[in-house]
This record gives sequence, structure tokens and C-alpha cells, in this order.
Amino acid sequence: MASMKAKDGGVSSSAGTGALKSKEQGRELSRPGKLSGKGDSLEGEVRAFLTDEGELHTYDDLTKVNPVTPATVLRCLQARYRARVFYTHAGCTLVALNPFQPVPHLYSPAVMKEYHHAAQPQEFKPHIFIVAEGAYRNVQGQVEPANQSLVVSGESGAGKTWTSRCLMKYYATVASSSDGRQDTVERVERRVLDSNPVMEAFGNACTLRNSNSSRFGKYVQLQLNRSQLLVGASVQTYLLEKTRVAFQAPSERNFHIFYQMVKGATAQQRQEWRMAPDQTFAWLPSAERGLEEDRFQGTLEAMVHLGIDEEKRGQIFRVLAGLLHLGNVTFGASSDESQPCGLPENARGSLQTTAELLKVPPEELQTCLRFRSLKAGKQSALLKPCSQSECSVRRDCLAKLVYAHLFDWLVAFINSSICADSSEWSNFIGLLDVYGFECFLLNHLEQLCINYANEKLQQHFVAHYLKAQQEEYVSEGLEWSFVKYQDNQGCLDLIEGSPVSVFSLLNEECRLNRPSDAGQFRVRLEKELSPNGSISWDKFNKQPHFTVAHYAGNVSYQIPGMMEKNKDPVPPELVQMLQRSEEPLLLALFAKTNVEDSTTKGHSKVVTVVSKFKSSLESLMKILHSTTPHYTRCIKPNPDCRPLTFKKEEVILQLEACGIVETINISAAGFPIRIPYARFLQRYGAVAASRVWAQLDCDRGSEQEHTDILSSAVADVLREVLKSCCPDPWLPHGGHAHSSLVHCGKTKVFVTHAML
Ligand code: AOV
Ligand code: MG
Repeated sequence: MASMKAKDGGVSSSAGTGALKSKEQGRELSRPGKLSGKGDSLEGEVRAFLTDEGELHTYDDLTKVNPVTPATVLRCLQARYRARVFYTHAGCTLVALNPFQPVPHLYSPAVMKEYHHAAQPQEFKPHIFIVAEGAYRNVQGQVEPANQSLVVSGESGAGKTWTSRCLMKYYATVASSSDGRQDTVERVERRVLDSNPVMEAFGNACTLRNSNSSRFGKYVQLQLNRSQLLVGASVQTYLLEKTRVAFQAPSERNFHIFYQMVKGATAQQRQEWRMAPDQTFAWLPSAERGLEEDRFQGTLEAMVHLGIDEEKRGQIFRVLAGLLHLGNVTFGASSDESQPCGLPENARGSLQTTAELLKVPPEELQTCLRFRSLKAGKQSALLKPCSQSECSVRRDCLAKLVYAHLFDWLVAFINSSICADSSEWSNFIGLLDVYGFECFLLNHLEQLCINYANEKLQQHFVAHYLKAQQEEYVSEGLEWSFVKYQDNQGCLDLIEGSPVSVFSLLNEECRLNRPSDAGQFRVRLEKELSPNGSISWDKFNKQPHFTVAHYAGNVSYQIPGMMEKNKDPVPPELVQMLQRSEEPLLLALFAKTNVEDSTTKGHSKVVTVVSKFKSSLESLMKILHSTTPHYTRCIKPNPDCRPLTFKKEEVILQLEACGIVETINISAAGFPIRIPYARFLQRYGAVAASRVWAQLDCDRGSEQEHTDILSSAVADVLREVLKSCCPDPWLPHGGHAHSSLVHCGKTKVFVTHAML
């Protein structure tokens, strides 16, 4: 057995070159050398694993950790992190630990090319480029489906966006269609890459978890032609957290683009945007961790490359400046319901500036914000004064409306700039980067949607991984019953299921034409959903709330405000005002907005936020199911984003949450070591092998006969091997070797981890 342990599980390291090879100090990293010669019994080896800290970082694949427990996996990752090794395979997934500091030598174009040109990239040190290259080769390989998806998951701040960017750079480098030529037209790879800084400027923000947190989800399809060159891309985005434009939780910030503008504006722009040197904006809280201010020039350059001309850029920033001034409009209290709220002196100035920048009449803006228009018959509209808080809601609504439409317009523009004609490309590699799992002190509808998206991805992962394993076992003719795994179907049923779920009840509530009552809704949830084990209520939380047991942990959601956010009502007056603006950009943004749609009083027609999000995620899942997926699990080693700091408690929670330990266990309970018959004989049955080779040499039989010769020789060798380590593990089965530790498939020997 000792020789078996020492030899299998490893990949040959003879191919490839350079420091990237999976070798360190002259030894193969992928072969846990400490397991050989440290005692013959399994117990001895386990002890060796647990005590030999010095070697822990050498495990390239967590499925080789023995035994697989949360503690051993954790220690292995910790040792690797200490040794500044940030990537580790975990069966079919890659674990990426966030270094929280630049590691430029790991990602240079030279390194990309080394992985790209390697005969066997998987023999190199674990790296995101192995995943990238694997997907790239699959596109024209035998694997079906040919289209690929790279799914990057992990909690907020774990490194998903960073990793996606890195993957995009990889393809822009290795699949470049430019051949280093400088064309007059901007190269498509450049434009595809430039979509990142622009979308991040408009869609990312500093949160308590991550100073560059994605506040939208995106799936980018990189389009490859028949020669596998990158010829274009298309971007699909998911639910932008638009509330942030008008509300930022304590210590959080608005979208980066606003800070970039304020910091990066030229004197002329400041004048145009009416920003005096001492100008402050209510909607621009400056949390300490903001690092984005200096990026304005970079964002502008990327916009230029994407083809957003000077005039359009001017319009965009004027509108954004208008929104900043809108945030400074406040309303006085009104003592009498029939009287409109007053505007404090400085609010008047801000309102005037907003109107000028949005190119709408100031009087109309003032009226829209302070009066509700009640339709009385076809012609006339009755104006009813709004309360102080209603005025603020209308102001915020205007800002969200404009910002969300601007974001969508930008995405559409980017698509028109980078998307290749359908005749030019044949396959795609999709990169999925959504907002990571979030749990704040107070969680709202936004967090429910974000965490729901993560549940969906987790479900996809579990289902797909098990399926992929099963397929190989079945095709090899093995008898195998699956290991039970943590299923999150219950949680998904709770959130989105039918006939009753949190979403269905929320929607029902929103369709009723009555003011929402958080307390009543909580009672309703309890009555209808209590049997689902994934929902509970925290005794100590006096606010109306509900707690969901997500795969990544429990999260309590605040009910107040949830129904309103789900309805997301838009006063028609606001849309009509924008449709009359003299700003061409606003006209373009709202040209197609149907006022009736956004305000339909027959509430059964209201398409709620969660309904839209659910159906967009369903389309995403369809695409994912139609592609070959590759999973990367990003792990955040500490909550404070500190460089090279590994907090065990944090990491273990993430490992368990995303099912890494389970994944490894599934692999370990299965047969992670698969050795083709011929290789098995070469390694473990020298004598038998020479006899078999001789037999195969003189035998000119069919392929099946060759396989049978190999199979019988393998059975002989296995019998000897097993006899020496287990008392009676050997049960002949259907002509194939069979035991609980070893299975002989049609062409390969499958070995469990227990054999290691
Ligand atoms: P996220 O996408 O997973 O969070 P990011 O990709 O924004 O997280 O990563 C957070 C920060 O970690 C980045 O801004 C980098 O500073 C750093 N980082 C991540 N990966 C690496 C790496 N491989 N090398 C160096 N630094 C890295 V969220 O979007 O909040 O869910 O919604
Ligand atoms: Mg992100």
C-alpha cells in the first residue's frame, strides 16, 4: 500500500516549464509526500497529517487531505495562505483565498501564456488560469455542452469581481484576435475590458463588507469565433441596488461615480455642474475606506474607448450632477394637511440647480415633488399636497428612477459597442459575477434578493456537481449510491416556491390596494410559512421581521419598507416631467417608458421587484444549465479586508456555508482517484504488467479483448494489493473487481480516499 499511496493521486510533472510547475523544493506539490514513509497504518498517516504542519501547504487538492474534516481542510488552507499560496483545488472546484494585497507576479501576461501553452495546465500550481484554460479548451473539445460558464461565488468582499476581471484579462490575452497589431479601430478586447471600469464606477460602491462592492449582478458572455478568438461580448445585468443613490447606510457610500466626479472634475466641469469648492452633498457621505476618487480619468478613458462621445459624456455627468443637487433639496413640515410643504431657503437654490441641470422647468419640478396628481376625469388633474415625508419619498424616487434608467442605458450602450454580430461568433464563455451573500445588522428587500440569488447558485452547484460525478460512474458501469448532501431546496421553497412563499405573500400584499402593515404581514408569514423549517423569528427582535436559514447562515430581514420597495411605485408626474425635459439624454432614457405601466391602479397588473428578479434569475439558470459550468469559490480570510490575515473562525464558516467540506466529502466518499488500467498496471503490478504487455503485443484482438486482458490483470494485482491491507474486502462482482474501497470500471480503476 505504501507504494500505492506514494504514486497515485499525483499527476506527472514532467511536462511544462518554469517556476509555475507544481513543484516546490524539488518535490511535487500535488503529491502529499509526508504520507509515504511516516508509518504504515492509516492512523499513523492521519496523525502525520495532523501533526506535520510544515508540510500542510503542499496539498494542492483538498480531496487528498486525510481525513477530510472541517478542521483538517481549514489547517491545510491556513498553511497555504501562510505560504502565500492562494489557490487550492477542491475536487471539481477551485478555492481562491483573497490575499487582500496585490500579487502582480501571479497574473502577468507571461504567466497567462505559460498556462495557456502548457500541454497539461492542471499539472501546474493551482491557479484561476487552470479553470480559465480548462473552459477554453472545452469549447472545442469533446465536452458537451461546448459553451462554458465560469461561476465565481463567495461572500461579499471574497474576490468575485476581482477574479472575473482576471478571467476576462486572461481571455483578452490568450484569445486576442489582434495579434499585437495596432488597428485604427479600437480593438475589441480593449473595449471588452473597458466595460469593467465603467460598469464598476456606476454599479459598485463602498459597503461595510467591501470597499468595491458590486451592487448589481452580471453575466458576461465572451464571444469566440470558430478559431476560438475573442470577437466580442455581451453583458446581462441583474437588479441594481438603486436605493443607494438616495440612501446610504451608516459608514457606507454612494456609487463610486459620484465621488469620482466630485474629486476629478476640472474647473470648467465644476462650474458646469455647479459645484463650488466648499460644496457638500447630502447623498455623498464620505466613509473612510473610499479609494475610488482618483479613478475619474480612468473611467472617462474607458468611456471614450467604448465610443461614448464627448457630447454624451457631458450629458451623463450633467444629469448625475443634477441628482447630487436633488439630494440637497429638503422640505419643511406643513402644519396643515391641505397646505403644501415649504422649501427652506437653501433647498430652493438646490432645486433651481437641479432643474437647470436636468433641463426641466423649476416650477414643474417643485410641483412634482410636493403634490400628488389625482386624476379627476380625463382632462383635469387634482393636485393634492404631500406630507413632508411623502415629498422626500418622491425626491428619492426621482433620483432612483433616473439613475436606474441611466445604468440600463449604459449597459445597452456597452453591449452595442462590444457585441459581435451573431454570424461572427459560434461559442461563448460566460463569466458570472453576482453580489455575494450579505448579512448586515439590518437587512432589507435588497439583501433578500441578493441572498436568494446566492441560494439559486448554490443549488445549481450541488445539483450539477452530483450529476457530473454520477455520469462518470454510470458510464464506467459502477454501482454507486450517492452520499447525502445538504440540499437548500427548503430554503428556496420558502423564498420563491408556490403556492405560498415569502415572495408570493409579498406580491399578494403589494397587489392589495391598501397601506401595508408590517405587523400584519409578519403574522401572515408566520401563519402560512411556519411549517417550512427555514423560517423563524427572533424572540429578542421587537421589530417586525423574519429570519431565513440560508445555506450560508441565518439572516433576519426587516419587514417595514419591504412592501413599498417591492411595489416600487413611480408617480406618473415624474415620468411625464422627464419626458418633457430638454435634455436629450433624459428624453432617450424615458422615451419608451409607459406612464400607465408604472402607475396602473388595477394592482393585479403590478409587476413587482421580486417577480422581475425571479424571472431574470430563472433565465440565468436556464443559460447556466445549457453550459458546462466551472466553479470557483472565493473565500474572504478576514472580515476587515486586511492583507494576509487568516481568521480561522471566518474561514470555517464560509467553507461550511458554501459546501466546500461537503464537496470534498462527496469526492472522498466517491472515487477521486481514477487510474486507467494500463497506468495502474505500470505502477502497481510490475510483474503482471510485463506479462500483459507481452500478451497484448502478440494478440491482435479487438479493443474489447485488449480491455478484457487488462481488466483481468488489474483484478489479479488488486487482489494482491487488497489482501495485504484489508482482511476480506474482496467480492467478485459481475466480472469486475468490486469492494467498498476499490471499483473497477470499464476502463479505469476507481480508488476511494480510504485507500490512501
Ligand atoms: P466581491 O466581488 O466578492 O465582493 P471583490 O472582488 O470586490 O469582492 O474583492 C474585494 C477586494 O479584495 C478587491 O477590491 C481587491 O482589493 C481584493 N482582492 C480580491 N482578490 C484579489 C486577488 N486575487 N489579489 C489581490 N487582491 C484581491 V461583492 O461585489 O461585495 O459580493 O457585492
Ligand atoms: Mg463584486
